[in-house]
Amino acid sequence: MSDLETKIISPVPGSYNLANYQETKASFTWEDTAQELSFHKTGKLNAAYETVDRHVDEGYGDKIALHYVNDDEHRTLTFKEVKDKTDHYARILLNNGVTKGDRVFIFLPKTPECYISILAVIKIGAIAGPLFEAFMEDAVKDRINDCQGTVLITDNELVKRVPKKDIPSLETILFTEEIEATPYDSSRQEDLVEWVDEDDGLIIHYTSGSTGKPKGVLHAHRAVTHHYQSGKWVLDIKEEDVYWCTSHPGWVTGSVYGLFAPWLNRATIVIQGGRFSAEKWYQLIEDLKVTTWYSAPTAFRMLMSQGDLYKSYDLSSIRHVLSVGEPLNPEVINWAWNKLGFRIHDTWWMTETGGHLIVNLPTEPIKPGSMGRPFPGIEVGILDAEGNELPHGSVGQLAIRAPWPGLMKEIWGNKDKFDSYFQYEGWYISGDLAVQDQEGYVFFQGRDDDMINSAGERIGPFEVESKLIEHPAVVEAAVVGKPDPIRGELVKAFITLGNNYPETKELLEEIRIFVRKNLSAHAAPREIEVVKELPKTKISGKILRRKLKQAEIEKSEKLHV
Ligand code: 6R9
Repeated sequence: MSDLETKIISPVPGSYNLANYQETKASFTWEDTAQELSFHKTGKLNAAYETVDRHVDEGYGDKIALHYVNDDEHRTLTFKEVKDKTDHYARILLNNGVTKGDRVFIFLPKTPECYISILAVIKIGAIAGPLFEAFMEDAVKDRINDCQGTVLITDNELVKRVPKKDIPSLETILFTEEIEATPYDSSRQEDLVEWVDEDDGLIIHYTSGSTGKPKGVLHAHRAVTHHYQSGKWVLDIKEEDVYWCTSHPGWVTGSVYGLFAPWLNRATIVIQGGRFSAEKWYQLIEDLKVTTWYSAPTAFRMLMSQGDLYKSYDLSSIRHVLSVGEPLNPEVINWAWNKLGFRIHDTWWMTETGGHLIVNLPTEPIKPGSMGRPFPGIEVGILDAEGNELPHGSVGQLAIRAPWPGLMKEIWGNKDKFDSYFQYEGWYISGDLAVQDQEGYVFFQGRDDDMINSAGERIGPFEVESKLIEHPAVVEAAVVGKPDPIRGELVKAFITLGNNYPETKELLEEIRIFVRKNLSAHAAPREIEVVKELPKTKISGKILRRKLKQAEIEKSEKLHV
């Protein structure tokens, strides 16, 4: 680690919401945060009220809450307009019989209606289940079935990927086109807020591990404490900020730091539709004068690969940039610092943790290659295989002293899985491996399991393997992450073929498209290699993904020497 010490990037002078990390860390408790939100007065809360309605009540109704940009379309909505639209959606949900605790899924592209639907569900005390817009039939079906969703909000386009007859619990499908066309009298000012307990269900995000189908990670309303405080200190949000998080609300980053945290802190958010394009992204920053930008290493690497393109845009509005989801290479940090003139602040957390845990604060030095230091109120442990804490400098399991407000409430219908995160007394085990230096900086060392991280998205090998073997030509399959300079990892499948299926380029392409069409584009293997047999353990006959992955890592290292 010693060579990294020399490359520290000092903080940019300025005025930040959290001025002194060490002092704050020494005295901070989460109860302090709760005092700033409305619920400490009554003990009851509602995350949708805290996120939007509160600002209208406090006199900020005319402030711009969002900019929506998609090609030539540009819309803005004020906090009052977002509140009214949320009420409208909430009224329709109530009219359709939705009650507290029901699971209502939202399958929409990144549009204001997606954000508004999530808030409407939450406002009436139901649990929001946002789905990533690129999901295909099986991905949609498995998630709604797992927690028996009863209502789905979607649109005329995405509904084509909802296999309604395979989802028995689904009673009602609501279309945003119809909701938008239904008149709503906002002067009625109904009080639609369902006041709930801190521990009541808020949002369910499905996420992948190394085994089984995706799991439903359920968060509670109390998580807003975490969202608010980390939005204030880590995103450093001020009211005048124009804040852009590039993630879709179907992923936890898109809901927690795309919706809750910035709006809890009353920022104006940017919602950008459409696919990644370096030109459009730079243009958006210039046009909307984005001040605060949260994205992922893959996006930064894609921008970096465009060379001097950044010189054609005015990026001077930017004052704070953050990254999450996968390892942020020191090269990328140095590129941004030397060429674009800003530091990229890496942050580490997970769907299960509900909010930032390890962060780079704007007032603190950055050590490129490190994910940062524990958020105030958070204690990190590096544990050995028996759950004992290891000294600084040793690689071990990255663990966090539990609980904290954002921590998941449960894994839907799977207590064993939930308990598996807490096998050592007092600790949450992340599944990541890490090392911590003397000053508390944490360095990511890889996953402790077979989970794949491609472009910052978690992909469970089991889900992809299960889909592959549904194809008639495929007998067995093993799926691993292959190192990739842009995407971090890409999904690579090893398969064995049935006797009647000779290996041809066309067949492999057909298999790839089969996964893409049924599961989702992001999980479809970018590479498929046909093998005679897959490596397996002698005793249980389990496929040894690790061996395949190790071979891929070695191959890629050879290419780089
Ligand atoms: C928020 C989010 C969580 C997994 C996590 C880790 C990886 C996240 C990272 C990082 C290196 C970072 N990860 N942040 N790896 N550096 N700054 O990404 O949640 O989709 O659940 O993924 O992503 O492996 O365990 P999620």
